[in-house]
Amino acid sequence: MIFRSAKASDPLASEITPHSVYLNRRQFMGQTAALALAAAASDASALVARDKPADMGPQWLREQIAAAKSAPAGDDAPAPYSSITNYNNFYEFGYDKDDPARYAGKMKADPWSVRIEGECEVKGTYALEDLLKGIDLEERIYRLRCVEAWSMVIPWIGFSLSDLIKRCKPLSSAKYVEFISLADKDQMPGVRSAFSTIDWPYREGLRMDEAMHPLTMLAVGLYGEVLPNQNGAPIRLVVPWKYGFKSAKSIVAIRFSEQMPKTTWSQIAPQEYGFYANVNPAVDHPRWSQASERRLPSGLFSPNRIDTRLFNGYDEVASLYSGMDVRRFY
Ligand SMILES: Nc1nc2c(c(=O)[nH]1)N[C@H]1C(S)=C(S)[C@@H](COP(=O)(O)O)O[C@H]1N2
Ligand SMILES: [Mo]
Repeated sequence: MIFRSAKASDPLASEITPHSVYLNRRQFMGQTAALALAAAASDASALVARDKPADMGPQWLREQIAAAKSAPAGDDAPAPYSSITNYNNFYEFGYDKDDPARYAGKMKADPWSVRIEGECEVKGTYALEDLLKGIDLEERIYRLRCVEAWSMVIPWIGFSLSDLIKRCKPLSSAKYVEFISLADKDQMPGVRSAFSTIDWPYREGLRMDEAMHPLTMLAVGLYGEVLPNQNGAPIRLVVPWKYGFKSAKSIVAIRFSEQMPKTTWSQIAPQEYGFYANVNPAVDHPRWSQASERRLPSGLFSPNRIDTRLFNGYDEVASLYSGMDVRRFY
């Protein structure tokens, strides 16, 4: 079945499954999943309570997360837990929105270690527990805007990436930070797949000043619990003013470099996905408009379409790009 959106100006379902021309995937599945999800989310608070597992992750991490400072209630109401954990992009587990929820559960997120490498004084492989020692976690409610023109409000638990970067003592030659995700054929059907056109591992990167910005965070939790695997357990990046693909999941290495790192989507389709990927309603994707977005949960009869804001509404990052042509450096 093909759903046409309510307004003629709205993108067709086929247009909001973006990465699709490059990927061998069934069309319209994302949209179908979104509709099912919207129907299921009609009683959001009840679902949050019922679906949230209480015993994920190692004890030490659960305790550290339980001690996190809560975010003040903001204007944005978080999406239900069930939406955030059943409508995902995590191509290592498949191309459909429900593949990560279906297949990521078996991924072993504990024990976990992260390699710190490149242009920094403090290098090495660190157990997650050591990496997080002495770090105060806090809740942050951020909007996540996917390049596919949908968005969600997510209550993360984590800390500023800058806290970790300072501990690594980057050299003055470190101009960029690269993030590398786990790519394990044994645990990830998308990495195993012969049809995959992605050159694994998934890689992302930030300019040093973007990485040091107080909004940029590493998340280890969601809705007061340990991060579920489908959302990038045990540790993932969250850069709320950039399209979601910048926020690399299940990070196994952080590398400081002098050169701009090659990133997964800008390698696959450089004319469609840039290194910067700042949310910008005035710079359309070549195949669809970025002027508005579908705020999830949404449904056929309540599309919940809202205007997209520059930098996803996080105006405080504007100074990072003063003097830069954001149309050219998209
Ligand atoms: N390793 C990895 N990280 C990833 C992706 C991915 O496929 N693999 N997808 C990205 C995209 S396109 C988005 S929109 C967000 C989705 O995060 P969420 O599923 O937690 O909402 O993760 C990003 N991080
Ligand atoms: Mo995305």
